[in-house]
Amino acid sequence: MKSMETSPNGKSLKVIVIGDGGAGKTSLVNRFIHRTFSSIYKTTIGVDISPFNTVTKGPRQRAIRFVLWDMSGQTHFKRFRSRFYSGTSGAIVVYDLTNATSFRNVQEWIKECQENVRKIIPIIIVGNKSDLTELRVDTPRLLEHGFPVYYTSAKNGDEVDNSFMTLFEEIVEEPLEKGDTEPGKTTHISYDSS
Ligand SMILES: Nc1nc2c(ncn2[C@@H]2O[C@H](COP(=O)(O)OP(=O)(O)OP(=O)(O)O)[C@@H](O)[C@H]2O)c(=O)[nH]1
Ligand SMILES: [Mg+2]
Repeated sequence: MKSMETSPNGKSLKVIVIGDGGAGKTSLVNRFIHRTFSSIYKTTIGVDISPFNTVTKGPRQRAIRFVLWDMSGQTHFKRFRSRFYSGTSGAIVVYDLTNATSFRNVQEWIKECQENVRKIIPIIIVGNKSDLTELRVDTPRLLEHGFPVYYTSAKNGDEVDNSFMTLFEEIVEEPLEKGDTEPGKTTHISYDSS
């Protein structure tokens, strides 16, 4: 088995998944890592942390470990969230294509992220639930932010791998192989536990 001790500086690379409650952050992570989907909504209390191992393409395969931090989007967790941003290498800001408020809040999420991370990191914006075409609300493209926008469906998997892997590649600046990686166990941290 290939060693997976990690990435450029020997540490894991932290990627946060943020956005309004119900936008589909947990569903996207579950689709990306476990290839599963559930229509039952179980809000995240605190943060779920899932490792994801991958390797760079090319002759010299370098093992990289990303750790996805799936944060609760619920507003009552806002005051606890700031401490979870430190050491972040990249961010996925998720909104719900059927919910205009979640789209409007993308700006707030980017601001919260940038204020707390305090360095320039790659960010992507993900409009999720693209399968719900009938319910989709009209939202202008977010070009003014200058961040790439993807339209995903955690339900049918559309654009999920592509959006996540593109962000990961932007972080390490090398093409990556999704391949037969084995996900590690998800760890849960409650916001008010410390
Ligand atoms: N149709 C459809 N439903 C989705 C999709 N993604 C998520 N959902 C549903 O939306 C609801 C909320 O999804 P979650 O992934 O729990 O949302 P979250 O962003 O993690 O929410 P919090 O943990 O509360 O911040 C669940 O009922 C999911 O099944 C999608 O792509 N398509
Ligand atoms: Mg969640």
